[in-house]
Amino acid sequence: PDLLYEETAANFTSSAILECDYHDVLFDDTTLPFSLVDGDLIEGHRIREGGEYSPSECKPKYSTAIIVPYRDRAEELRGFLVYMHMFLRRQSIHYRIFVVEQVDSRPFNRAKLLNIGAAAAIRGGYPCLVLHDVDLLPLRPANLYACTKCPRHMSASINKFRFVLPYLKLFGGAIAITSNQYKTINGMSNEYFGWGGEDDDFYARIEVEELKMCRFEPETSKYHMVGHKMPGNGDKRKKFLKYEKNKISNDGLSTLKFIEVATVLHPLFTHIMVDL
Ligand code: NGS
Repeated sequence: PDLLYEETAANFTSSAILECDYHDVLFDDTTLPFSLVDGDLIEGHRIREGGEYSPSECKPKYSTAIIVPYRDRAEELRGFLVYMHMFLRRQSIHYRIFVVEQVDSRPFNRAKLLNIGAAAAIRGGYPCLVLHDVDLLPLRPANLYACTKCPRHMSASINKFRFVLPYLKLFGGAIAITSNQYKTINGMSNEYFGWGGEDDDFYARIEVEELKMCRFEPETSKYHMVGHKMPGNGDKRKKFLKYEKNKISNDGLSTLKFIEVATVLHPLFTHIMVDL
């Protein structure tokens, strides 16, 4: 895999220790889930408040903000956080989990929540963003949560779709994209309230800016979807329109407006509560 080295990650640990070795991670073909009782997550003393982790035994090459748009799925969120910390710690990367919760009662706006999380992560100096649904769990340790040179569709192979990609340009679920690329495409649209379309819009931005998307091989891109996703609501979904280049600058990160209700650092995640 064509992973992108990010110098920034080096700042998080002392230069006296050796760089982490990713060979074993990238070729780990273990089948998950692994035991959740292993390790010291339960005691919690290695994950810093706000859900940040950095290996202490080696210097991480990769520094990633995992951004999770969220509302009203407490049970799923709990499972996600425990699973993901177990999974990610094994990858010897520096990371932090941001959960962005929509607290108003308008229809859910996944893309705008991702923009809010991305803006916070970029301010925090993260060079790589992983935009991640709360109901998806990665099944292969080799699916490294780091950015590649091209924006990467990570969740190409999901149990719900019998591990087959539903359509070639699908660009939802879990995406790894550098902060610089995210800024280049002005993030995602803020206008998709309700289910569907926002990920297609996101992909159109990638195409307009001529950033090629990529995927790891299907075996590495396996995910388990928890529960069942809401079916698309045909009436409420905003129809995705053919893209025009000028739309990018009029709608996205640069035009993001919202009310930050509170930000709370929990032991396993940073909780950003917003009114859209
Ligand atoms: C498309 C939606 C996408 C969605 C994809 C897969 O039709 O947002 O289905 O959905 N596009 C539009 O609505 C325009 S899924 O089967 O995962 O529920 O991601």
